[in-house]
Amino acid sequence: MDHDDLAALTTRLKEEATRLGFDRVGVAPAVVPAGYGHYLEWLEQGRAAGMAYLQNRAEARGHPSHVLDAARSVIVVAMIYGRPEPTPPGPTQGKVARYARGDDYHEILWRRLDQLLGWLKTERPGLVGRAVCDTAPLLERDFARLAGLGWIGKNTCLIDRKIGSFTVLGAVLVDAELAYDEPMATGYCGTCTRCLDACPTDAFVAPYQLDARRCLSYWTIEHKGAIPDEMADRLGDWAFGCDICQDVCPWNRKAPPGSEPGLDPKTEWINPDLIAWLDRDPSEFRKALKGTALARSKRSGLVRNAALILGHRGSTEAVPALVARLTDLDPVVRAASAWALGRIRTPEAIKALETNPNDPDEATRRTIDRALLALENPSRLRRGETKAALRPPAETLVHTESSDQALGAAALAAAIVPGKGVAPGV
Ligand code: B12
Ligand code: SF4
Ligand code: SF4
Repeated sequence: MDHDDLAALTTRLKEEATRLGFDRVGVAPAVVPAGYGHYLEWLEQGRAAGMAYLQNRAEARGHPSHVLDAARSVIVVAMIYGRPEPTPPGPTQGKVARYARGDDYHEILWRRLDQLLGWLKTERPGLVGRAVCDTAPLLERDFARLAGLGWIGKNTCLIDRKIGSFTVLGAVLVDAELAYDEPMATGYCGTCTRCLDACPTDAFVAPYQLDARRCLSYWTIEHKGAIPDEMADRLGDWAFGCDICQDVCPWNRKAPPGSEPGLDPKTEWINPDLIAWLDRDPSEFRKALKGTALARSKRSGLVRNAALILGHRGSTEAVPALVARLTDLDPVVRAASAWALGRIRTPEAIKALETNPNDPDEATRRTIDRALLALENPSRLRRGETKAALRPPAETLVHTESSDQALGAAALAAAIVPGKGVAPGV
């Protein structure tokens, strides 16, 4: 194919992507991503926390050919999930990150990307390709930048000047050459540091560098098991994910809402009532999570998060529901409920802890012990509630022999940084 034909095919490909509902599309050559070195350093520093899949497939992220053998081009798309924000949550409600309030974006993108690939195959018979979204070992934000879709902001999100950063990304890798877009060479963060300043857990080690060991999105979504006290006390309203470093970004202020109906927020995930989460029948809850991005946390993670938020708020209304969860089949839920009751400390909460000293799970027993001990010495409870108190050794909510939970404490303890970096002017 000569250059003009390639350009014409690429133009029609982009029109097709737009027709399929993508808000941005660009094409990059399949090369070693520019951020790969940063990625390896990031892993080396332990900043991937417990996300073993990032470690295990680190080499594969070094080149798209590990995702598709003969990859020559990477077609990158972005879809807006941003919608107008609802009113702030009420006293017993929590927040779900915006991207997860509708149907699971993976399903939506995979389907559309497959359609895009199908279209391209009819144009170029014999072409080989693979549609990916999130789960393949591809540094998606790097390729999005290379395909001209935006710049990587200091909050590490991919930002477009018109549509902002409330977008999800996906890609189609193909074995054919296409006409490539100009990479985004400039960033438009300037001297702004809003995201770095607003993060409730100081998760940014420096601009463009996020330590997942301190990120609420990591703890509430990815981490299984107990959440360390220091993080549990900083969840704020976040029952799943966290949007703070994007909510404060000036580039999101005038960003248009997306138009994909599948990503429209569903009532049950807008400011969900956390007590209702605690009370919800487990199998019915699991059913409700099917087809949503929230399924990643499972019921276990979501009810854990709900209990911790209510406990930190000192929500007396939540006591009956938390007491009921002290006999939950899931030890993670029992431990979080015990922690919450220890924070709330009404006579009913204390009585429930005192009458449940023999939990079969050692971790839960220890949480109850700690809560009761703290009643005798309340200053212990308050320890670690200020930002400055994020220091090793991290006292975990529960201690078990499980490597996952042990990792929680170790990861947080290792994540201590002397302070935020200074934002350079871009
Ligand atoms: C692991 C992961 C996470 C982890 C780690 C996040 C992170 N910043 O790395 C956790 C669980 C915390 C997370 C959180 C979120 N995630 Co996430 N996540 C991923 C995943 C699977 C891999 C990302 C990765 O490789 N991180 C490794 C680090 C090193 O990459 P990085 O921080 O982006 O760093 C790059 C650059 O910043 C640069 N760099 C790094 N260090 C330095 C240093 C200097 C000096 C410079 C100049 C550059 C530089 O090079 C790096 C390599 O590309 C991608 C999907 C994918 N396959 O890519 C989705 C993805 C990045 N996540 C996404 C989303 C939506 C989120 C959340 C918004 C969800 C939420 N609301 O809770 C938050 C956002 C938090 C944030 N500020 O990043 C979207 C982002 C879309 C966008 N517009 O940017 C993606 C692309 C998924 C998708 N398909 O849409 N996520
Ligand atoms: S998602 Fe939340 S906790 Fe994570 S870096 Fe952004 S503001 Fe901080
Ligand atoms: S808040 Fe400011 S520094 Fe952070 S990503 Fe947005 S523009 Fe960049």
